[in-house]
Amino acid sequence: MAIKDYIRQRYFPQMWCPGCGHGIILNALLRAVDELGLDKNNIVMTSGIGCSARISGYVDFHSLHTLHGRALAFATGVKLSKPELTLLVPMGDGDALAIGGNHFIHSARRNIDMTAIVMNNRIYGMTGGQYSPLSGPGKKATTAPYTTIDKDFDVVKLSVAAGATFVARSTAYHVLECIDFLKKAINHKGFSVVEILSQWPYVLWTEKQRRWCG
Ligand SMILES: Cc1ncc(C[n+]2csc(CCOP(=O)(O)OP(=O)(O)O)c2C)c(N)n1
Repeated sequence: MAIKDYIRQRYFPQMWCPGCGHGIILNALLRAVDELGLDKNNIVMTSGIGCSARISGYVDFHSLHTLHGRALAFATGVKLSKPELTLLVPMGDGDALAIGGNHFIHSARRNIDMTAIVMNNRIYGMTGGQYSPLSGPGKKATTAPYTTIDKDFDVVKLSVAAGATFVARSTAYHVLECIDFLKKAINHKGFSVVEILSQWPYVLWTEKQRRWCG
Protein backbone atom coordinates (compact mmCIF):
# COMPACT_ATOMS: atom_id res chain seq x y z
CA MET A 1 0.00 0.00 0.00
CA ALA A 2 1.05 3.61 -0.48
CA ILE A 3 1.47 5.79 2.60
CA LYS A 4 -1.41 7.97 1.40
CA ASP A 5 -3.73 4.97 1.80
CA TYR A 6 -3.17 5.12 5.57
CA ILE A 7 -4.27 8.73 5.97
CA ARG A 8 -7.59 10.56 5.84
CA GLN A 9 -6.76 13.06 3.17
CA ARG A 10 -9.88 15.10 3.88
CA TYR A 11 -8.27 16.35 7.11
CA PHE A 12 -5.19 17.69 5.38
CA PRO A 13 -3.36 20.03 5.44
CA GLN A 14 -2.75 19.16 9.09
CA MET A 15 -2.76 21.75 11.89
CA TRP A 16 0.76 21.25 13.24
CA CYS A 17 3.08 24.26 13.12
CA PRO A 18 5.66 24.47 10.35
CA GLY A 19 8.77 22.78 11.70
CA CYS A 20 6.99 20.72 14.36
CA GLY A 21 8.32 17.19 14.83
CA HIS A 22 4.89 15.60 15.23
CA GLY A 23 4.37 15.19 11.45
CA ILE A 24 7.65 13.33 11.17
CA ILE A 25 6.44 10.95 13.87
CA LEU A 26 3.19 10.39 11.96
CA ASN A 27 5.24 9.59 8.88
CA ALA A 28 7.46 7.16 10.80
CA LEU A 29 4.44 5.44 12.32
CA LEU A 30 2.70 4.97 8.96
CA ARG A 31 5.90 3.58 7.46
CA ALA A 32 6.26 1.17 10.40
CA VAL A 33 2.68 -0.05 9.92
CA ASP A 34 3.23 -0.38 6.17
CA GLU A 35 6.51 -2.27 6.54
CA LEU A 36 4.88 -4.68 8.99
CA GLY A 37 2.15 -5.29 6.41
CA LEU A 38 -0.62 -4.73 8.96
CA ASP A 39 -4.22 -4.54 7.83
CA LYS A 40 -5.40 -1.06 8.74
CA ASN A 41 -8.82 -2.47 9.61
CA ASN A 42 -7.25 -4.34 12.52
CA ILE A 43 -5.62 -1.27 14.02
CA VAL A 44 -7.22 0.98 16.62
CA MET A 45 -5.65 4.28 17.61
CA THR A 46 -6.86 5.97 20.75
CA SER A 47 -5.67 9.44 21.68
CA GLY A 48 -6.36 12.09 24.30
CA ILE A 49 -6.11 15.82 23.72
CA GLY A 50 -3.12 17.80 22.50
CA CYS A 51 -1.33 18.55 19.24
CA SER A 52 0.11 15.03 19.40
CA ALA A 53 -3.34 13.58 20.05
CA ARG A 54 -4.62 15.13 16.81
CA ILE A 55 -2.75 12.37 15.02
CA SER A 56 -5.75 10.05 15.46
CA GLY A 57 -7.75 12.25 13.10
CA TYR A 58 -5.19 11.93 10.35
CA VAL A 59 -4.80 8.14 10.23
CA ASP A 60 -7.26 5.92 8.40
CA PHE A 61 -7.40 3.33 11.21
CA HIS A 62 -10.26 2.88 13.64
CA SER A 63 -9.73 5.84 15.93
CA LEU A 64 -10.99 7.31 19.17
CA HIS A 65 -10.09 10.92 19.95
CA THR A 66 -10.96 11.02 23.64
CA LEU A 67 -10.15 13.00 26.82
CA HIS A 68 -6.91 14.62 27.86
CA GLY A 69 -4.83 12.00 29.70
CA ARG A 70 -7.26 9.14 29.15
CA ALA A 71 -6.04 7.58 25.89
CA LEU A 72 -4.62 4.52 27.65
CA ALA A 73 -7.83 3.96 29.60
CA PHE A 74 -9.86 3.91 26.38
CA ALA A 75 -7.24 1.68 24.75
CA THR A 76 -7.51 -0.73 27.68
CA GLY A 77 -11.26 -0.98 27.15
CA VAL A 78 -10.86 -1.67 23.45
CA LYS A 79 -8.16 -4.27 24.08
CA LEU A 80 -10.27 -6.07 26.69
CA SER A 81 -13.24 -6.30 24.36
CA LYS A 82 -11.27 -7.21 21.22
CA PRO A 83 -7.83 -8.57 22.14
CA GLU A 84 -7.03 -9.46 18.53
CA LEU A 85 -6.77 -5.78 17.53
CA THR A 86 -3.51 -3.81 17.44
CA LEU A 87 -3.66 -0.80 19.77
CA LEU A 88 -1.61 2.32 19.03
CA VAL A 89 -1.69 5.09 21.63
CA PRO A 90 0.13 8.30 20.72
CA MET A 91 0.34 10.89 23.51
CA GLY A 92 2.06 14.16 24.29
CA ASP A 93 4.27 14.35 27.37
CA GLY A 94 1.52 16.24 29.20
CA ASP A 95 -1.15 13.83 28.05
CA ALA A 96 0.90 10.73 28.93
CA LEU A 97 2.78 11.79 32.02
CA ALA A 98 1.08 14.76 33.68
CA ILE A 99 -2.71 14.33 33.69
CA GLY A 100 -2.37 10.79 32.33
CA GLY A 101 0.53 9.72 34.54
CA ASN A 102 -1.42 7.23 36.62
CA HIS A 103 -2.95 5.58 33.58
CA PHE A 104 0.53 5.31 32.12
CA ILE A 105 2.06 3.71 35.22
CA HIS A 106 -0.75 1.20 35.68
CA SER A 107 -1.03 0.26 32.00
CA ALA A 108 2.70 -0.54 32.17
CA ARG A 109 2.28 -2.38 35.46
CA ARG A 110 -0.45 -4.55 33.97
CA ASN A 111 1.67 -5.07 30.85
CA ILE A 112 -1.36 -4.62 28.61
CA ASP A 113 -0.59 -5.46 24.99
CA MET A 114 -0.49 -2.03 23.32
CA THR A 115 2.02 0.49 21.99
CA ALA A 116 2.33 3.81 23.82
CA ILE A 117 4.07 6.46 21.73
CA VAL A 118 5.16 9.44 23.83
CA MET A 119 5.59 12.40 21.46
CA ASN A 120 7.74 14.34 23.89
CA ASN A 121 8.23 18.04 23.07
CA ARG A 122 8.72 18.77 26.79
CA ILE A 123 5.94 21.37 26.77
CA TYR A 124 2.14 21.72 26.57
CA GLY A 125 2.14 22.59 22.88
CA MET A 126 -1.53 22.86 22.01
CA THR A 127 -2.43 25.29 24.78
CA GLY A 128 0.43 27.62 23.99
CA GLY A 129 3.56 26.61 25.86
CA GLN A 130 2.91 25.96 29.55
CA TYR A 131 5.75 23.95 31.07
CA SER A 132 5.14 20.24 31.56
CA PRO A 133 6.58 17.74 34.06
CA LEU A 134 9.07 16.86 31.34
CA SER A 135 10.32 20.42 30.71
CA GLY A 136 13.11 20.23 33.27
CA PRO A 137 14.68 23.06 35.25
CA GLY A 138 15.83 26.34 33.72
CA LYS A 139 13.33 26.39 30.83
CA LYS A 140 11.35 29.45 29.77
CA ALA A 141 7.64 28.81 29.26
CA THR A 142 4.51 30.95 29.15
CA THR A 143 3.86 29.84 32.74
CA ALA A 144 7.51 30.29 33.72
CA PRO A 145 8.73 33.64 32.31
CA TYR A 146 11.69 33.56 34.74
CA THR A 147 12.37 29.86 33.93
CA THR A 148 11.24 26.66 35.59
CA ILE A 149 12.60 25.30 38.86
CA ASP A 150 11.01 21.82 38.80
CA LYS A 151 12.96 18.69 37.97
CA ASP A 152 11.85 16.44 35.10
CA PHE A 153 12.17 12.63 35.05
CA ASP A 154 13.35 9.97 32.65
CA VAL A 155 10.44 8.44 30.70
CA VAL A 156 12.40 5.31 29.83
CA LYS A 157 13.40 4.63 33.44
CA LEU A 158 9.86 5.30 34.65
CA SER A 159 8.43 2.92 32.05
CA VAL A 160 10.85 0.13 32.95
CA ALA A 161 10.26 0.60 36.67
CA ALA A 162 6.49 0.52 36.17
CA GLY A 163 6.65 -2.76 34.25
CA ALA A 164 6.68 -1.96 30.51
CA THR A 165 8.28 -4.88 28.70
CA PHE A 166 9.57 -3.02 25.62
CA VAL A 167 10.96 0.49 26.01
CA ALA A 168 12.85 2.64 23.50
CA ARG A 169 13.71 6.29 22.95
CA SER A 170 14.51 8.13 19.74
CA THR A 171 13.98 11.58 18.23
CA ALA A 172 12.11 13.03 15.28
CA TYR A 173 15.55 13.61 13.73
CA HIS A 174 16.30 9.87 13.67
CA VAL A 175 13.47 8.76 11.39
CA LEU A 176 14.84 5.36 10.36
CA GLU A 177 15.52 4.50 13.99
CA CYS A 178 11.97 5.59 14.88
CA ILE A 179 10.51 3.32 12.21
CA ASP A 180 12.61 0.43 13.49
CA PHE A 181 11.64 1.00 17.15
CA LEU A 182 7.97 1.42 16.27
CA LYS A 183 7.97 -1.85 14.32
CA LYS A 184 9.57 -3.68 17.23
CA ALA A 185 7.16 -2.07 19.70
CA ILE A 186 4.09 -2.97 17.64
CA ASN A 187 5.30 -6.55 17.22
CA HIS A 188 6.03 -6.86 20.93
CA LYS A 189 3.41 -8.69 22.97
CA GLY A 190 2.90 -6.59 26.10
CA PHE A 191 3.05 -2.93 27.03
CA SER A 192 5.59 -1.17 24.82
CA VAL A 193 6.71 2.42 25.07
CA VAL A 194 8.48 4.43 22.38
CA GLU A 195 9.44 7.90 23.54
CA ILE A 196 10.17 10.17 20.59
CA LEU A 197 11.59 13.62 21.29
CA SER A 198 9.83 16.13 19.06
CA GLN A 199 10.75 19.77 18.47
CA TRP A 200 8.25 22.54 19.23
CA PRO A 201 8.74 25.67 17.09
CA TYR A 202 6.07 27.84 18.73
CA VAL A 203 7.56 31.00 17.24
CA LEU A 204 6.38 29.83 13.84
CA TRP A 205 2.71 29.63 14.80
CA THR A 206 0.37 31.34 12.38
CA GLU A 207 -2.38 33.69 13.50
CA LYS A 208 -4.95 31.13 12.37
CA GLN A 209 -3.47 28.46 14.61
CA ARG A 210 -3.30 30.84 17.58
CA ARG A 211 -6.98 31.67 17.15
CA TRP A 212 -7.83 27.98 16.74
CA CYS A 213 -6.33 27.25 20.15
CA GLY A 214 -8.14 30.16 21.77
C1 LIG B 1 -9.07 17.72 31.51
C2 LIG B 1 -8.35 18.72 30.65
N1 LIG B 1 -7.41 19.51 31.19
C3 LIG B 1 -6.75 20.40 30.44
C4 LIG B 1 -7.04 20.50 29.10
C5 LIG B 1 -6.32 21.54 28.28
N2 LIG B 1 -5.29 20.96 27.46
C6 LIG B 1 -5.52 20.60 26.18
S1 LIG B 1 -4.17 20.01 25.43
C7 LIG B 1 -3.23 20.26 26.81
C8 LIG B 1 -1.76 19.95 26.88
C9 LIG B 1 -1.19 19.33 25.66
O1 LIG B 1 0.17 19.04 25.86
P1 LIG B 1 0.75 17.65 25.52
O2 LIG B 1 -0.10 16.56 26.01
O3 LIG B 1 2.18 17.63 26.00
O4 LIG B 1 0.69 17.58 23.93
P2 LIG B 1 1.25 18.57 22.79
O5 LIG B 1 0.14 19.54 22.49
O6 LIG B 1 2.48 19.26 23.32
O7 LIG B 1 1.53 17.66 21.65
C10 LIG B 1 -3.99 20.79 27.85
C11 LIG B 1 -3.44 21.14 29.19
C12 LIG B 1 -8.01 19.64 28.56
N3 LIG B 1 -8.31 19.65 27.24
N4 LIG B 1 -8.65 18.77 29.34
